[in-house]
Amino acid sequence: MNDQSHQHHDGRRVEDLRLITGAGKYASDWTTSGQLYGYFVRSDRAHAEIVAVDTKPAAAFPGVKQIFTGEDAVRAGYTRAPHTMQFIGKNGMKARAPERPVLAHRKVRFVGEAVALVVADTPGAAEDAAELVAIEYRDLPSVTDPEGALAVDAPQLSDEVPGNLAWESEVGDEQAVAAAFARAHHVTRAKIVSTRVAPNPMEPRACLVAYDAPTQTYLIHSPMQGITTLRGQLSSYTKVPQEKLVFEVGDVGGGFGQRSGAYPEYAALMIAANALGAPVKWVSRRSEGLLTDTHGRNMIAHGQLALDREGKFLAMRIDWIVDLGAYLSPGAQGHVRNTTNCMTGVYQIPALYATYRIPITNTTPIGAYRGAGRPDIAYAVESLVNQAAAELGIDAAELRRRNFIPPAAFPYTSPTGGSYENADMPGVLEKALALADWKGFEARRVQSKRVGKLRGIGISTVIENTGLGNAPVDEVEIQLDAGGTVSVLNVAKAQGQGHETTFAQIVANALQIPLERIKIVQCAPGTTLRGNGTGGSRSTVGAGSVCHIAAQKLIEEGKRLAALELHVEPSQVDYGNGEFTSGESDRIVRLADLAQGNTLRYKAEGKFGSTYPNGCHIAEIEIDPDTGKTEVVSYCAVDDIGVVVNHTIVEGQLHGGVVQGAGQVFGEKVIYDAETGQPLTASFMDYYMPRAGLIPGIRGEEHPTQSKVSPLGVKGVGESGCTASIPVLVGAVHDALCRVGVKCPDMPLTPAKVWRAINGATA
Ligand code: MCN
Repeated sequence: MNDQSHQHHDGRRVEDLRLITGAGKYASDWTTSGQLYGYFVRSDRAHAEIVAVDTKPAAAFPGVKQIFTGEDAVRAGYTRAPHTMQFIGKNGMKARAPERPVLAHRKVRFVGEAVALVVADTPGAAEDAAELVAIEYRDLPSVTDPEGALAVDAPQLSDEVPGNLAWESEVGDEQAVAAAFARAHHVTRAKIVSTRVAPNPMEPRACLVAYDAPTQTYLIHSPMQGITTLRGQLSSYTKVPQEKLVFEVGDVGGGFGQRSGAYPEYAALMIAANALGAPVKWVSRRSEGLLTDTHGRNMIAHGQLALDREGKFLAMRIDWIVDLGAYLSPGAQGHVRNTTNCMTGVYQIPALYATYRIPITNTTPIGAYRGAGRPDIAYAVESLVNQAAAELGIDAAELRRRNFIPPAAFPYTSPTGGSYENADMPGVLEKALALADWKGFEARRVQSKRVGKLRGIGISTVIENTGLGNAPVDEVEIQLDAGGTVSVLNVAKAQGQGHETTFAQIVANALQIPLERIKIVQCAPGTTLRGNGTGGSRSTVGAGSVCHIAAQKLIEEGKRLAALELHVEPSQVDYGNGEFTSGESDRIVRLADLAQGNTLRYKAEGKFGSTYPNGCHIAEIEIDPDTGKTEVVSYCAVDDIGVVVNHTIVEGQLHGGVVQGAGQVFGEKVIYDAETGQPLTASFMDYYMPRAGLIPGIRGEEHPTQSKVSPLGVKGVGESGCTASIPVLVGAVHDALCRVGVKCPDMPLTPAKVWRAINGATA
């Protein structure tokens, strides 16, 4: 096996000293001379006509430079928000979306939408003056519930979106599924709701825009996950050519999908910087972020699973409602692509039929959020499988054994056209069962019962697609300078994933030189390299693999140059540990020798398909029936992510993902008031954030099957944790409650909800 960790790197992240000593440079750390400050006036209504915006009193406030409104946005032509829903739906249907001027014009569609931008000398002046902007609204009926939005009597939100239906499609074979259901021994039915959550990266959004009139170029500092998507979308929103949009970004404090695309605020700041001839800076408050950073999930699945007498799966049917909020956000497409790709999970399910409906609602737009559809489909399928096991009285692990795609069937094409590369699910399962002592559960349950606790066990076996991206290729430029430093340029941007370490390890490994000699350069200002951003757990498979290819290229080109020095043929040159040698010569040419006089630069590229990381997680929980509080008492994870570059980072990714999933399971949920459309969870007073201690001691093991898609043999890992943890934790609570005849409520499983479920049932 191609062991990427053979350099004996101790796993420590090279970026951490900078980040934990306060030397990181985040978006709001950028300042420039003469900069002005922006403050957005935001809608306090869910749905209303804008009758008038009076900016005069605010404009007279000391320090105010100018106030921009929807009129300015329309004048600039910044009205068509880019979205990625390019799929063709039912009967050739294309996605429909309302116009979205970068500052609302004539109408507001969710609480928090930017209506005006006040620009002043100081942040305080901008904020104080914003209070004086008087907006006259005419309220309209709103709808925030996605099922409600599709009801016949729902208020109609946009002429461009009849019936509030933005998109509709179907996949699979409806007739084959109907036939299978007709002869089924048992049908399991469930409504599975993956709740709406707010990602809340540690770094709030911020943006500083400077306009250079002579070159008509905008210099932009904002958080990002990579340059190509953000630049492309902002260009499409504003019609400013991509080469006139230059991003300079230092560190990014978390992204989770939410930082990948263009937000209207960035374009509004471009209008202001251009008009005022001065840089304009805006820093989002946390409460603004909760209202306007894209939310995640909110997918409702009505699922049915048909089984035969032996517990073999015959067919599955899912009716999806996918809420994407008031507009179609740039990250929307993933919710359909990723759920379709892995719709049958790790199981052989011969027939499948699914429908999708995407409504618009008066809510914050929803975008990609760690997993972007993968956790939602895994939650739906795993919930059906666990419920079927309980209904039929079959052990949940045994039901899985009967239905796994056998290792010999790979590469496996799923009924929805997903092409799974390889996996050893039986191996993963048995390893996890042993690690978690599955068989010993009953004894532990009895033990818990003795001290008055309800104990439950949950299991999930999941697979997801990682790697494939929208960019035509992933490109990496490798540079070698006279000092022997190797710089590696790419267009993905880490937001915490540690690429400065892992990409450097990949190159150091290939070149057999110390890690300290490698410098990873992410998204250099003005870069024209092509490639995907960091998302979809694709960076290692994509850019990481190309780092390896680029290093190989440097060796090959180096051999050609060294041959001249050594007076031999390139084929007679050997390379190892940073040195070129030849059996025909006593001389040694070091890497640095090649770059005397001239930095060497080579470009490499690659295009890779999807890889399919998979795993089995098993969790045990204890519920205190007196308080309803759930404690996770055991969490085991066995994952196949192919070859591992950095075990420490991978473990961290897994822990982060698992706890992020646990946040959704036990507390996180964005709630809107049904009557008024007001968000009720718009600050950390009301919105639950998970803490590391939520799941103490995750025990993990690796079970790699090497990927052939990537030359490194790697599969992605960034999202695996939350894909597996949501079904396993809900499953464990479900199990504990079901044993005492209590129906498990929907997420989030807060103490109050669980207590009510228990006491309601026993009352
Ligand atoms: N890795 C490895 N060996 C492998 C696979 C990955 O050592 N076989 C390492 C990688 O080299 C990288 C890290 O693990 O340092 C994650 O790699 P990968 O799975 O390729 O995912 P990406 O780098 O593309 O990161 C994206 C992924 C996603 S989609 C979300 S959302 C997410 C996540 O990563 N957001 C995060 N992890 C996050 N971690 C932090 N700290 N902050 C976020 O916002």
